[in-house]
Amino acid sequence: MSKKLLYTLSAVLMLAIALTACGAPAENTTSEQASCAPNCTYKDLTICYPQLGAESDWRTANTASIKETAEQLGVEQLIFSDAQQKQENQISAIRACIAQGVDVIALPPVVEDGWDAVLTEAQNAGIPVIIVDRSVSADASLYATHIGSNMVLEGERAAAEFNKLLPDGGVILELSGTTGSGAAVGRAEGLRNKLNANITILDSQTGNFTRAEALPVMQAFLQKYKPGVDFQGIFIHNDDMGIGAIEALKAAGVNPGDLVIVSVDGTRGGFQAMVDGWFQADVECNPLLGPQVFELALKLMNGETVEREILTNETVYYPENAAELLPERKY
Ligand code: GYE
Repeated sequence: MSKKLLYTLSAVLMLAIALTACGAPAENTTSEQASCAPNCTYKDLTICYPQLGAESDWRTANTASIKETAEQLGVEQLIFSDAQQKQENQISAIRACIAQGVDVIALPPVVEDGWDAVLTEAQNAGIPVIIVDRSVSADASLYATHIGSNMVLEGERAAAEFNKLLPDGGVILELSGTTGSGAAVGRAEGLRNKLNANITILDSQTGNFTRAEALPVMQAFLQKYKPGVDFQGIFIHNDDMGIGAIEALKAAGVNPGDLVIVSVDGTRGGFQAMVDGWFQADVECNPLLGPQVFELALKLMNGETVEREILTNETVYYPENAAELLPERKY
């Protein structure tokens, strides 16, 4: 009998037992152990990665990290898909992986809300879920662990830069990430937590984390507000949108270097924008999560306990040494 069939059968059995015992589905079903546990290796691991999209350089680097790590470790199968920033696509990809009986699901959720049903389905099938990168609002009992950046801290770090660069106060705009995403919600919250009282946020609009969508948003801002007069700075939730905004500023004859622009990610594009004098600071967000995701997946497959929340160590980069660091940037 195949390993996957065994899991599926045992999951069905567990559910049947739970139903008979309590008369209702078990609320907190623990993960089924693979038949190779506790000695499973990467060669036994079938993992599902329903990637949320390909919206940014950060995302491209994250995808590459997952694919390269799977290859290097020789995992049995990586089921990768691209949901094009649509939650319903991620949900169908997860359902297909559940039906296939994968060992582990690693999910980078496009938005925070709306995962309860499908996470419950994975749990009932005995498949542990690792939430990767952005967070979910679902109850923590519905997934095994979350690994990613502290998005609130990133927003707080950006606020500290504005406080330094606008010591006498001022007005800023915010170009925010995907509405309802853990990354945008956290960064917006962090900014507001720590911004000095004499710095106000005039307007906040989403550019959906893409360069293409940020450009018209910046153009619309420029129709309404005069740079240097109505606002002195812009907080931009990722480097791709930052580059789109710079294009719009330049096209309107505005020198981006006359404004205080703080971005997030620390991609090569962000470093180049610092070298060029457009960004005054870039808050790091690390996409190279592959090695840690696979290590966690194997532990879960072997029935080991893992930490519930694993935060990435990050910093802030500045124009002063951007040129020196740029060649070493991995994404
Ligand atoms: O900052 C942005 C990407 O969720 C941390 O998503 C990620 C964000 C990242 O599109 O570039």
